[in-house]
Amino acid sequence: MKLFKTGTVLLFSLVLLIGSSMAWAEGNTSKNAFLSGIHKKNQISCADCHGKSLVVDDNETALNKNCVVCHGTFEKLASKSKEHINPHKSHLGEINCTTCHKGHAPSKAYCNYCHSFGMKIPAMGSAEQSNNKKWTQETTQKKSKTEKMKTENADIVVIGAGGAGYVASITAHDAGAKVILLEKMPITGGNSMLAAGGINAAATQIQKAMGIQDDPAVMAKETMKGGREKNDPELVKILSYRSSDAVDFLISLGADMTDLVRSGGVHVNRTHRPVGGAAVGPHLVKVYRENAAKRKIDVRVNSEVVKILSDKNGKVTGVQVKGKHSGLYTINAKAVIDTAGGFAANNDLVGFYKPQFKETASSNQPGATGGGVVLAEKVGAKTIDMEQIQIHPTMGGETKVLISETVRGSGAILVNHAGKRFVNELTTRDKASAAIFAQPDKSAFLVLGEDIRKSNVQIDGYIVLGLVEESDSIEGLATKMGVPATALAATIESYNKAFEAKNDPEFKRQDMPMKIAGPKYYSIWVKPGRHHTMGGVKINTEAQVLNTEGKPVAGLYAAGEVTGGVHGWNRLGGNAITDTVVFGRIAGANAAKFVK
Ligand code: MEZ
Repeated sequence: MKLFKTGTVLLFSLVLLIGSSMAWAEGNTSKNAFLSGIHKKNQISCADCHGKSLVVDDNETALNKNCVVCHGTFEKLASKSKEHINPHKSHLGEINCTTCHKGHAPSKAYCNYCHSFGMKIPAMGSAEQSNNKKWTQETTQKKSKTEKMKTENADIVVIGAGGAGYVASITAHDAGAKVILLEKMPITGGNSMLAAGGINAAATQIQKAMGIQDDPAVMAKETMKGGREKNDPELVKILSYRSSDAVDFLISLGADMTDLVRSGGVHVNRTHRPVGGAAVGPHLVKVYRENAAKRKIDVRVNSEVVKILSDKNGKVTGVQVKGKHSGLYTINAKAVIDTAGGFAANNDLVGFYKPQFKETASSNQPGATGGGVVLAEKVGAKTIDMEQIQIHPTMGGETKVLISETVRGSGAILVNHAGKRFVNELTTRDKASAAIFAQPDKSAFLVLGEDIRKSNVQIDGYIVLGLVEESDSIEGLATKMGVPATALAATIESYNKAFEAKNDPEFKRQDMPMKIAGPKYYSIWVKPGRHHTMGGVKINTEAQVLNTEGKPVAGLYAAGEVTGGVHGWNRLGGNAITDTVVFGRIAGANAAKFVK
């Protein structure tokens, strides 16, 4: 299978701007090959990039501003690209230029941490340097032993600027608290940025307008059933009964949640997403970034919390931060909210808890390494369900690209290498993954027709990424997939009959929104991969972190994937965003109350 058509995508726009003096520096690590050297040759001074003071803050504010002044906005750069994978127009949104382009070190396309585009970038250094897939915190500042550590003050520090972190920060800010939101990665968004599906919520205004009857009690029941009844029922109740408010909150921030789809293990269309089936994560993160900026919330990237500080009574008193440029410093805070995410990107930790999953691909962003769990444990937090690691059934072939459950929700079927269905496509993820693992080659294909493709804009994205085979006939598609054509034709015919009869006798699939019909037929080769860590720090319904005796750690709150208990042993698709919004809001509101 041809995975990526664009093995050598060039960043055309920047190359054009930098001009003929730009040397491709692959294999060349000399100082002159870095962007600083190239700029110098073009008579661009240090101050032109760094600003007069030459001081670089952890957000690299002046540098990024000056990059845009000279080279243009993302929009302008994107419009110059001739390549169909356009790095200046990605789901990461408008991130800092310095995320990829480095002045004094080899530049590196951030996309390469997750994708296998082999994307090249000006001044990228040696192939080895630029292909190193592991993300490591860069620091430029070394403090001498005698140098005094800088100290700042805030009401609340939030650790991790993914969905839960942004929601907690915005909520706490709106309740009157001075908030600092810290992110160890060079960009904000966390795993929420990658969320493809949507947010589950019951009895929302959107469902009502579409005539869909739903009930938070049923959402709670299905969440418990999906979690194998191992979830904390009190947390599930909060998740479900506050889910509709969570959607209203997102709409109040400016989010579009007008489309609905069904996720696995659920009896009704409950997964809310932007119009046309667009991925929910990039949209929400854009909305969060805009809302944080509007409120002037202090958001710092390249800022890793290395320690949560507490007094002799165990009350949390702040954090110690390692800034990329500022080095180690302390923020005194009356409360800390831990929203640092899960650990599905951490091979070693996954291998420790579930050795059989160690080498499976992960759909997570490279910062999902579990640091927030470790930080909280060190101030007494109890952890639960750490060995419960979710395998998502459909990642694109050998890639780290998640093929959203909404593709099945939109009507796609799963077939094996014999061209036959083998599972109810909308069962829970643990069961669907186990069914795929039981197939020869431990992989399968999603198969869909033209109407299904049109109903879910994300499929066009998978086409751009080269993950989709297409043909004008079922026979042609079968040949491309390498499965028997007669078997695939019989499978599609039998599924379409089940669709007409609204009855799937073989696999009992309840929701069959569209049949599989031409003019074009499509398939995506899929394999299961690590997606979510259900375990983490234990919290109560007030989002307070609990210690090993079941008592709150004073001043410490947590929300999102860093916590355990909400999803039991198997999370339902669409419930992660609900978790980040519902408990992010609770953590933000309660921390703000606490600091008053
Ligand atoms: O909640 C999720 O993880 C989700 C809906 C993912 C997806 O398949 O799109």
